[in-house]
Amino acid sequence: MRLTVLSTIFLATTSLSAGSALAAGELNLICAADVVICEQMKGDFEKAHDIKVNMVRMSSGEAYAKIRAEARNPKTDLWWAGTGDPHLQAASEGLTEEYKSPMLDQLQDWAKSQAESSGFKTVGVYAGALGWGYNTDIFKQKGYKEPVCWADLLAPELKGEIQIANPNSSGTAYTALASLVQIMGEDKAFEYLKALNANISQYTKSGSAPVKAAARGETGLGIVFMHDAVAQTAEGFPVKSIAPCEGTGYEIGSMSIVKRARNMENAKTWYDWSLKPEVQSRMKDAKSFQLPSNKSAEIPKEAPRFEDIKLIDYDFKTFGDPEKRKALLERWERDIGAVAN
Ligand code: S7P
Repeated sequence: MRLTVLSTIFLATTSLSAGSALAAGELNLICAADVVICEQMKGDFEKAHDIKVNMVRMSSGEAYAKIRAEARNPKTDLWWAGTGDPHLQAASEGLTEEYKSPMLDQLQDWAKSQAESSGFKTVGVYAGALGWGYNTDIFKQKGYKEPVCWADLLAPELKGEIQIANPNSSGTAYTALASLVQIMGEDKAFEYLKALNANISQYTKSGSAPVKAAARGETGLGIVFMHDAVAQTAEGFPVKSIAPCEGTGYEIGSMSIVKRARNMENAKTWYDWSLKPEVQSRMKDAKSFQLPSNKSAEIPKEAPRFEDIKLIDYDFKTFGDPEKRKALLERWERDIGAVAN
């Protein structure tokens, strides 16, 4: 009888430890990239570790707002992906934890400098340039000229044909705003955005939504990261991606551990794991075509290459500053948001 009770306990224990109930804890993750890569990363990590991931997908600006709101009582452990500016803003506000991953030496200089400039409170996981994708069928049918420069997006024929995200929620749209300010100067950039507003049908919440809408014929063109446009082409939609002729900005998609994270060790386990070449090389399987930060990771053949794009020397320090972000977003709200269709 005693033996039966003991063997029942043993069996129950071993079968439980094989499942998630006795996983070596949990990880509360905000994923600020496309939902498909978020799901893939969660699944791969859970397969490789005995850690259950509670994941929520958010746009970059929303993720930053959540981390700020939880500052006194963090519920999130790790913030993976999304544009680098809000990660830098969180770092300078002391919301994220300093961590020097043993993987740092394997990373591209741009990823390391993201870490160094934040006092190792964030790190680069991928990079990608801003541009747009347009629906070639719609442009052909309507006889529109291919827009290759920022200036071309102001053509009156494109009235109601363009979508871009709202920079309050979207890291992509904040990158667009900051890039235009760097290319044109702040006053000229807002004049440009006011003129562009005449052609905008919708300011979406998520950064990649505009090109998904263009792919499905719901709009003619979406201002997005070029890799998000390429992803639609790879899905078989008639989308062509463009790198603007005047020059453009780019993102260093980043990752940060939340200060006083409840599952600190698990957050570090994800951090180191997600910087591995084999993990980054698999991102393309989710049609995530950014440039990976690990030097040994495979660069997807679809990834728009920086050497083919006229890139500005994006000032991450200035535009990753919380005061600068606040000022630009307030002006955007006043000048554009308040008058948007
Ligand atoms: O889809 C991939 C990607 O473009 O999404 C991230 C982006 O910040 C999330 O979208 P939001 O603009 O809505 O914040 C980028 O980091 C990433 O390359």
